[in-house]
Amino acid sequence: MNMTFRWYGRGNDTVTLEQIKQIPGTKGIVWALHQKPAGVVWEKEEIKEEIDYINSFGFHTDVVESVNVHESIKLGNAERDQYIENYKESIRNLGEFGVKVICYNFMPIFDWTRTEMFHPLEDGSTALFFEKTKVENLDPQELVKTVSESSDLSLPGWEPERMARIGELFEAYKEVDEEKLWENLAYFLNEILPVAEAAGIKMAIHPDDPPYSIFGLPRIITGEFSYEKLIAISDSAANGFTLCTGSMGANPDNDMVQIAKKYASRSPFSHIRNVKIYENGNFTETSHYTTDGSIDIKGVVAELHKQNYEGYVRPDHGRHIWGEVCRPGYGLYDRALGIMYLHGLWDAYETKKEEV
Ligand code: DNO
Repeated sequence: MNMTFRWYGRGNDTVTLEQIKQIPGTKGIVWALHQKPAGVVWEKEEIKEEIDYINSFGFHTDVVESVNVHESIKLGNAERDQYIENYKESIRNLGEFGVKVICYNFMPIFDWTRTEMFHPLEDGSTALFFEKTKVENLDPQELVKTVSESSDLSLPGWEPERMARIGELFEAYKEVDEEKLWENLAYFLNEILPVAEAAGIKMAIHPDDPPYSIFGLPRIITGEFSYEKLIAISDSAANGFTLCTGSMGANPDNDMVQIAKKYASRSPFSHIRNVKIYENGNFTETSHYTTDGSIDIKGVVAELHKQNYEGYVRPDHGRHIWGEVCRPGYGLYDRALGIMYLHGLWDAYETKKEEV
């Protein structure tokens, strides 16, 4: 388990690398050029500058999250080939600077979706929250407004440029059902995977969050079945997954321990976090502690340990605790606690193994 921490870059995050340095056992920073709109080539000089800065703190920069996929590629329209060429160029450029994993997603229009950013929890903290009926009955424009008003820092995947075109995008997606979206994903993968292989990079697709259709838009990376379909598209070692316990696990039908058992070896990157799912399908994010949520985090870590998992791991969304003002889900304190919990579990399993 190669422990990492996601950081949004200078001037774009309330957390600093100096602070992350003090979280025990954190080897790398999961980074991105967050200012680049989807579809634009990541140039070598910009990559080098960011990498040099992060490396100067002694962190590795092996994992990028995310190089976002332009909507034209997901829609499969006439402009997609140009955007795919740009994507390939970014892969090659990142490979030149030693990047090993690129996390990306294939969710139409929205990236991860929540209805509340600062939902109060019983312990006095706040956390991200998803109210299913609200999403079922809400005009997506309304949600965009609520989300953008609740935080100064835009959520990844909710960039203002993309949100400004939302009406037009919904129109375009009328032509794209799940089958079509799979076809467009296959087209994209068949183009980029050979380039990733040559660059020494593993692509790691992130599951849809939540893992079901919202606002009538197709969503396809939702469970085991999706993984089997991805493998059928290409068995290349570069065709990897991001094992995200909180995203895929938000559907209680997805048993994350079983999924880790079957697919950890194809997942060069893991996001480990907990959510508490209610009977009506709503869910709230919680601490990483197994007891606090619905996901068997200790079972997932046991599975990774059994497989001597050497992939990159990061804690994921945390609660907002101790009065911290931060990006929704991306404060310092609760994610640091999450890391210590994951290290603790790992060490305990390690000791157990030595005793046998
Ligand atoms: C949410 C994240 C996602 C993830 C992308 C990957 O916090 O897990 O935004 O980075 O979906 O492309």
